[in-house]
Formats: sequence, C-alpha cells, structure tokens
Amino acid sequence: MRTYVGLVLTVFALMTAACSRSASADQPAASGKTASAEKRYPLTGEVLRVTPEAHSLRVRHDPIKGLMPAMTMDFAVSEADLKLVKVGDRIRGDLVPVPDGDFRLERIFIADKVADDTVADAARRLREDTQERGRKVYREVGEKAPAFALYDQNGRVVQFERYRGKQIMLNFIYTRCPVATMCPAATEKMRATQRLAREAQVKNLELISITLDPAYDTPGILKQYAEGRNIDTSNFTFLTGPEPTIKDLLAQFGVIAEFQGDLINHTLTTLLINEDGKIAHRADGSQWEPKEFVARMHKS
Ligand SMILES: [Cu+2]
Repeated sequence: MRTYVGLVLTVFALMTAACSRSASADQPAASGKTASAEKRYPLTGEVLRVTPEAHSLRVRHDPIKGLMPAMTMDFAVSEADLKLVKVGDRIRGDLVPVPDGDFRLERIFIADKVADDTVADAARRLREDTQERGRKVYREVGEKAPAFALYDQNGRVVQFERYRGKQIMLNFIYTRCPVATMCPAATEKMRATQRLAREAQVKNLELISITLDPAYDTPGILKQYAEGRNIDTSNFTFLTGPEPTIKDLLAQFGVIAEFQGDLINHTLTTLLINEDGKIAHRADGSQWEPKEFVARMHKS
C-alpha cells in the first residue's frame, strides 16, 4: 500500500508538470466554468424534429418554471447532442438563453425515469460504501470491483451487474484531454487491446472508459468522441454519470484527478476485472502494453 501511494504521488507529480505546460499552450477558449455562470433552466420535453444542417432540434417542452409555459420551440444544439437524439425521444437538458433572445439547449440526456432512478440509487449505495470504507476505500487486486450504474454514449443506463461473466478492461479518460501521451494514447491502447483480444479468441471481453469530466462529457460528447475515432463500440463503452459517483469510483480504483480550470491533472490506471467481478490486474501509468493484458485474459 505504501509503495502504491508513493508510486501514485510520483506519477502524479510528473503528470502535473506535464499538464501545466500544456495548459498555457492549449487553453480552450470556451470554458465550462464560464458556461455554468450563465443562467440555465432545466428543460424536459419530446423531440419532434431533428435538423442536422441547422444544428437544431424542435422540442415540445414542459412548462419551464420562472420562464415560459409548455410549448413547441426550435433550439440550437451542439453537434454532439444532435448525434444522441432522434424524433420521439423524451429528453432532459439545460435551456440557456443567448444574447439575441434565442435559446440554446445543452447537456442533453435521454429522459427515462427508470434509468434515472437506477443511476441515483446506485450512486447513493456507492456513496455509502465509499464512506463506510473510509481510509480503506482503495480496492486492491483480488478484491471485488465496486458496483455502479452510469449512462453510456447512447444515453442508456449501464449497470455493472450486466457484465457478470465478462472480462472487463476499465480505465478513466476525458474527451478534452490535451496531453497526447495521456487520454488519447490510452484510448488507442484500449482499441489495440480490443483488436488483439479478438485475434486471441477472447470471446467475453468488454472495454469501458469512464469519464473524469462528467460535467462536460455528456452521452452526446462521448458518442462524438467514439465516432470521431472510429471506435468499434460493440464491446467498447464510454460512460458518464453523477459527479459524486465518478469521484467515488476514482477513489475506489485509486485514480487521482484534480481540476485546473478545464484541464484535469490526473493519473492513469488500467484495470482488468474478471468474470466474477474481481480486480485481476491493474497497471498504473501509461506504460502498459495491450499484449500484457491480453496474456492475462481467459481465452475460450
Ligand atoms: Cu488525460
């Protein structure tokens, strides 16, 4: 445990240095922090029309408290959110007034009471578990991985239990990571592992990347990330969800992440979880090899 903490702190120090350098060179113009300073109204409604050319959604929305009654309106939306929704979907999102009197719709999720309850329930249980474990929150190799429920890149709920009987490769990334050797490289290695495992006849592998940045990485953003990299999502899933859940998972899996504006100084950890939900192997840092992980997987 002592060695582990030492290692993580060293890696973290290196990473902090690496990330700070890029922070000044590659500061994104639109900051999430700025965006959250705008007035936002929670909106729910049904999608009536999707117009990709105009980046616009027609939504019949429910009454918006303190702003307007129920009505049908066209909203400007991001490319990422356009990818997520289709006509007939119930959605929820943030309505943001823009200076010219129009409205933008941001952070769109598929609205599904059962899914949302499942996520909230799992979040509460994970929170309790994390608090109960206290200083022993970190899960060692050989221990069970913590259960969770999150949203995938299609906006659907994914429960950890669904992966029973599967081998899981799991890591944490964020889509805005500007450090080529960190998240972008990690995603490439996950993809390489996916391919190698298939060649090695590993039939029950699932790859999971959980975002470090749930405030920005909505299902639509994750979908855009996966599509933009041509990732085969048949067994490679990107997950997001409530911030406390992400924090609890980071603590339990021993990953350190700290915001610096829009950038996140973070460590990298890649885990292999076996068919019984136990942590079989972990690699800290970016130096792991896909073939090492594939060698540890059960072939069938
Ligand atoms: Cu990163």
